[in-house]
Amino acid sequence: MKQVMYQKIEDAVSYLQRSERLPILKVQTTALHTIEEFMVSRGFIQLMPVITAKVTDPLGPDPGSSVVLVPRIKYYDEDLVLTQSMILHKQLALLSGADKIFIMSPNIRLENKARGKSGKHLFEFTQMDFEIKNGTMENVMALLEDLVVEVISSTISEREDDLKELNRELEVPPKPFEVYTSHELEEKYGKDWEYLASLEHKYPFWVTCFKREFYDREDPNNPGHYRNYDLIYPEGYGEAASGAEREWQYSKIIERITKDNLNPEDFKEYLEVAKRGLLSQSAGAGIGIERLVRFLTGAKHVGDVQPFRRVPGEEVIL
Ligand code: ASN
Repeated sequence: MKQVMYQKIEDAVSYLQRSERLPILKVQTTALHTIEEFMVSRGFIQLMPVITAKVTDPLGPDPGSSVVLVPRIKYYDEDLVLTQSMILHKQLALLSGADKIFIMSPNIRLENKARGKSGKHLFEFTQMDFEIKNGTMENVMALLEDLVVEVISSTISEREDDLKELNRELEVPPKPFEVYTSHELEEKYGKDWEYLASLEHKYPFWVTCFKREFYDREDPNNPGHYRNYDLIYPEGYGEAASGAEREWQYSKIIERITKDNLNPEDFKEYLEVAKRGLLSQSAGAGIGIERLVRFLTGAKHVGDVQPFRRVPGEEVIL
């Protein structure tokens, strides 16, 4: 038993000491620095993340989610959940008077073990999550295109040696990125469209219109269609970012929560704010940092960019 433990520590230490560790961390440093500078230059106000709350993103029904358990803690008499995403708090935070906000937000998503093999799932990761009051999907998509181009450009110029060491060639993608609907891609590639379409593309592209969580706005001019979007990396790396225009009217939110078979009681405090008419029309998105770093460095698995791996189905050692 002691021997097994000893071996595990040895493995975790040599994993930390891998030759690609430092070049990956250097690329990540450039990416994080570029993102913060970019968001601040575009007038965004930075918030600190919320990690405990009464309510969090239900993450469903979303075909992209496979969480087996919502992470809960008891603190004295309070039942709290750990953040799966800050979407509901992003909407609430617009009450501060800031019109554009962003957060480096750690998320816990206890995904099914099988997801460990997807190459892109972690049970603990960070997304750069942002929201724009009175924003539209067009605003958000244009912003994210500029951001991705900026991050790729700064990585190429600041981290040439590290990219060489990692054997990774990056190219700045031309704007605007291509846009597809999820329906047309599913028709062309079948259920596994994300991976297959990603493999066939040389540059990042957009996919719009997904039936998913209640907070993503249904198109008022085209019911049954949604004002949401995912950004997909090329070369098989898959989903980069995901976002939407939001539902903000109480009656519509209740209608969507009920349709999703969620319990309105679980969202009581959030709904009280919505009922008072205090939520604003907004749009936003979140871009996963580890997935971005995986793409920039060409890592095989998103877990490989984490010095302390948090991959579904893998034991946590350090
Ligand atoms: N960040 C996403 C959004 O803004 C939500 C999520 O991560 N589930 O829509």
